[in-house]
Amino acid sequence: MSLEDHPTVKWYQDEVAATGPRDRHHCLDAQELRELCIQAGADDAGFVEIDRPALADQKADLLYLMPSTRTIASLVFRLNREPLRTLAHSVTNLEFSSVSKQANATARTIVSALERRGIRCLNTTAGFPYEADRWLGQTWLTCDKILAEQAGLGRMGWNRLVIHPEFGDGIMLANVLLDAEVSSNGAKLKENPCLECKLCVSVCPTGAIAQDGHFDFVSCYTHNYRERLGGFSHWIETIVSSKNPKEYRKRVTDAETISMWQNLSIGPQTRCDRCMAVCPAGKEVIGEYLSDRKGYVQSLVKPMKAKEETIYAVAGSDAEAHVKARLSHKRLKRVSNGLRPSSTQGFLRSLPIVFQRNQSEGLNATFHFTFVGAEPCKGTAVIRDRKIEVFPDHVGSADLHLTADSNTWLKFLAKETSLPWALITRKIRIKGSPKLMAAFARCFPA
Ligand code: B12
Ligand code: SF4
Ligand code: SF4
Repeated sequence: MSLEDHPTVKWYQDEVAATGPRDRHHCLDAQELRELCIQAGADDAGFVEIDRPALADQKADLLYLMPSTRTIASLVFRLNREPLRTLAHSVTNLEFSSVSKQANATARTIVSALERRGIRCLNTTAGFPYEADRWLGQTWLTCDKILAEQAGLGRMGWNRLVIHPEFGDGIMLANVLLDAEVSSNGAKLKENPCLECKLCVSVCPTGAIAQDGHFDFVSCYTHNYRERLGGFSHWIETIVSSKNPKEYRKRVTDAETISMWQNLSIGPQTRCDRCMAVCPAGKEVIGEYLSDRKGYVQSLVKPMKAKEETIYAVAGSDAEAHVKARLSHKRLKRVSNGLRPSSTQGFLRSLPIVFQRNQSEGLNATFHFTFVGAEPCKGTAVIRDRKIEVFPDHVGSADLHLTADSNTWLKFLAKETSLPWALITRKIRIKGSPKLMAAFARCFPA
């Protein structure tokens, strides 16, 4: 049978003859599209065109997801407040997983509805799964907070979460990518709903949110993601490196094993969302705070701070120092964060993420790296005034120059080979003071 005689082809040709060729250049009415999103289950929705300069960093990933993307619909899903505030974290986890399921189902419903109208579109993932093969790089393909801000749905507060002017920061985000223009896109809100009350700073058990606005990703991640990602890898390695059940039980409590089981059977769980739970910003929440500020802190913030619980931190990290100095009633457990670079480029990229600024106190130096062998590359790390900058080549003059065989360096980072042995065999060579090398290592506890 020739293609022209195929029944579906004939049907299509008849359709085109009756209604004209299919138009792929859609322009959707913003109001109508927003109503569709809300009817499908979103609490709010806004739109942003892909060419917005603020999206330049993520444009390649958006086009990787769907090459014909022209607009992104950002969707907001409200979390119920008391389940977020309770000290019983199982309830909070249930709330997060319920809302993330709702977000994914809603985004999928929107895609189904628009696809039937001949519009190409794609729902991204609200939370996990992300692209695991990109690990240790950026596994997620959309920066949801930036998209929501640009769509005019809220602004990031001191706690780095998007605060919706009505619902506050107790929201989750999802997106639908559209091969269509929208009649009216959103714009970043002029006013930030954040009250700068710093309750998020005071409640954070890992010290990740600092008084000066600095955010330490790795402190939050190591504790919060104990059962996820690198925390999970560390647990697996603890199992395989334990000689017998007795040794395993010494290293992992029964409660922690049960928690891992919950995480594996129910879906990803977190250990903390307190910076979100205590935030009084947004019209739905602010009244409760303004009418009795002292009472608000007493009833909400104090119990969270007082709770006896385990806080996970890397030995020698800023989080460990924070817990020891301020939260001595909490149990501190030293763990590995599992952030182990698998390439020399990945090593350089990971430096700003794992940098512990308080451990760098007093260190002002430039470090040059030259990797040779399987993965040759150069890089510079400048540490100055508790800040780090990383460059992809040699920049400035080095206080310390490290030359290393790339495979040996990665094995050293993975604790599979010792530094003295690598120095003796000249697989790693250092030009500069060994003290500087030690000071550098202190900034990146793993
Ligand atoms: C990575 C991530 C984290 C990291 C970093 C958090 C952060 N502030 O960026 C960690 C593990 C710490 C984390 C924790 C939490 N998260 Co989170 N997280 C994300 C994710 C996947 C990307 C965020 C992002 O793009 N940040 C980039 C920008 C905005 O920050 P940046 O300073 O420019 O970039 C830095 C990081 O990206 C980091 N980085 C880069 N590569 C890598 C690789 C690794 C392995 C790590 C750890 C970091 C890292 O370094 C960059 C430079 O400093 C988003 C989902 C998504 N797809 O967008 C959810 C998201 C931001 N998280 C969310 C939530 C709810 C949480 C938690 C409350 C935990 C929970 N219950 O899920 C806490 C809150 C912590 C906080 N105060 O921010 C919500 C926030 C909703 C809102 N109201 O804004 C989001 C949007 C998920 C969702 N779909 O709803 N999260
Ligand atoms: S808790 Fe206060 S400072 Fe922190 S984000 Fe909310 S309003 Fe801003
Ligand atoms: S989620 Fe918890 S640990 Fe992470 S920044 Fe917020 S309060 Fe701190």
